[in-house]
Amino acid sequence: MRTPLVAANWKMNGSKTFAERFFSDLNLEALASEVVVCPPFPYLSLVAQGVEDKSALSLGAQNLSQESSGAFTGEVSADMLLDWNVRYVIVGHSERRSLYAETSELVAKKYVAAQEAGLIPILCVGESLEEREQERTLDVIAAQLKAVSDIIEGDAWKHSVVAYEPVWAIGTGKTATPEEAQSVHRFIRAELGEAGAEVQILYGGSVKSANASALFAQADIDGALVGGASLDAKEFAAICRAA
Ligand code: G2H
Repeated sequence: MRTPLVAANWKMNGSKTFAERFFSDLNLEALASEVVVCPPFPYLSLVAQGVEDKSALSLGAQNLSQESSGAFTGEVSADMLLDWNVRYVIVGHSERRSLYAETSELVAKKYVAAQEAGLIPILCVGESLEEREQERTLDVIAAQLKAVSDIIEGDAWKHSVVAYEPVWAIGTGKTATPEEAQSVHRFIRAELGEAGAEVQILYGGSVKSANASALFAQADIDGALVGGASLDAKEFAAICRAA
């Protein structure tokens, strides 16, 4: 039995005031799902405070370095995230892949760096609109997963979360239908082999309270990675309640 998980990805949004207000507005009473909040780095400490106050919440980061320390200006290591009681870290978000040229090989190294330090990576995979139209969705996702499989050992997949985020559905208001998403989630679970039954596979891409229940009703959709809608505490709580 997999626990439903809903993660907020604030991306490069928010402020000190926003973070404080978010937690005073967030009502997660009687929640069955696990909730993660991933703010920008400067607000980790503020959100850590909010997380301490709410037992169902965990702290997440949006990125990390594949390196452990040294002359890497602007980078943040896994151990630094642990210092802030971060538990989860997003790796391979499509915005990192497309805007910051992160290759699947680099993403795999970040995944390993996170796991070796004791963080739980949330590995994002997904196809572009062009790739979907060329019917290459499953090939693209298989290759993104294989880059990680190639360098991990043993049961490493079991200690991670995978997020399926079709690039064409991110921040566009378009969502994959629950059936479209389910068929890719089922494929991902099969690709994970023995670990597949245990790994939480989240859906991401314009998730909101209005479409969350239908997505979560699918057998292989275990929760969501929520961007835009996670900036409104009431809307985000409604999504968490649907999981
Ligand atoms: C996908 C998602 C969160 P949004 O990027 O990772 O964002 O919900 O705004 O589409």
